[in-house]
Amino acid sequence: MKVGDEIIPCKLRGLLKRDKKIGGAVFVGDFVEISRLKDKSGVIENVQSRRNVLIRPATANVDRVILTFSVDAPKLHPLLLNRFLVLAEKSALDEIIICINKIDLTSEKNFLSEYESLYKILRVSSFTGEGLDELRKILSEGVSVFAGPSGVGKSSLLNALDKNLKLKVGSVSEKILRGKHTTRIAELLEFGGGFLVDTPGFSAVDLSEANIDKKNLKNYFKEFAEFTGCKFLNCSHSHEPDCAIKNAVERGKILRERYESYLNLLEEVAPEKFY
Ligand SMILES: Nc1nc2c(ncn2[C@@H]2O[C@H](COP(=O)(O)OP(=O)(O)O)[C@@H](O)[C@H]2O)c(=O)[nH]1
Ligand SMILES: [Mg+2]
Ligand SMILES: [Zn+2]
Repeated sequence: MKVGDEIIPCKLRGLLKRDKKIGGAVFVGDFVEISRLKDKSGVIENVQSRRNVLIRPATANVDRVILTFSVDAPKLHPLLLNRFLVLAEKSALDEIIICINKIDLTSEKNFLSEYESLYKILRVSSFTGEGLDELRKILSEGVSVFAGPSGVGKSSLLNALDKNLKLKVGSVSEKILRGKHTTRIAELLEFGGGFLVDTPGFSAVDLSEANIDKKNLKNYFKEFAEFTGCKFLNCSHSHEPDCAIKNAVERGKILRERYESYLNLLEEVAPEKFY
């Protein structure tokens, strides 16, 4: 807990641990009210209502998420990209940015250009410094969370942005870390006038963990919204006839890769196949 320049170790008031509204925990990014004990430590008495919540890493009141992937090692897979995009859309964040790192590994200057009409794409390299100035500008205020699979270079990027951060880099050390500590704690790192949050290593997130169900999945593919007029009101855009989304895919108005990810994720959230 930080008050002014002071960092105060805090415990959570027992009552709050059972508080459904906050899910029984304080998240990175929460605004809280504390009382001080004689030993100078604090007790969190109240957690202010959250503007938004991201589940991995568990953070609240996030201004933007920088979904980070790499060109290669690990290679960018559309389904993984779209899974992260769905999770970010579900959290109703103001700003979702796709950041492609390790651009030094390709000569393709417009890597992922097919997503440009949907999201802001940054192409960077923590090795060569390419694209870092633009990223730095974006991060200069508010709380920015670096999310994405492990090994794509999130910690390396943060270190390249600010050499004082000295975050642990490399899949090997991260694996050791994961084996030894079960905690996956994220922390706010001061950067310019804002804060950055790195994501400790984890692999892909299951959509069921995020309470995404069959009915609302389509809402997280934002380009679907403009295509209306499906024959069935509650069309799942999968097997139904006269589907506006399928038509749009056929006409090249929706990226086929996005639609295929949608179908894959639909299968994941509704495996019973009653549709
Ligand atoms: N070629 C290349 N490799 C990078 C770049 N950034 C990070 N790496 C490497 O990618 C690996 C994973 O980096 P790390 O920062 O630990 O990834 P994280 O798990 O997302 O935090 C390390 O071996 C880094 O040296 C980059 O811009 N280009
Ligand atoms: Mg890392
Ligand atoms: Zn439809």
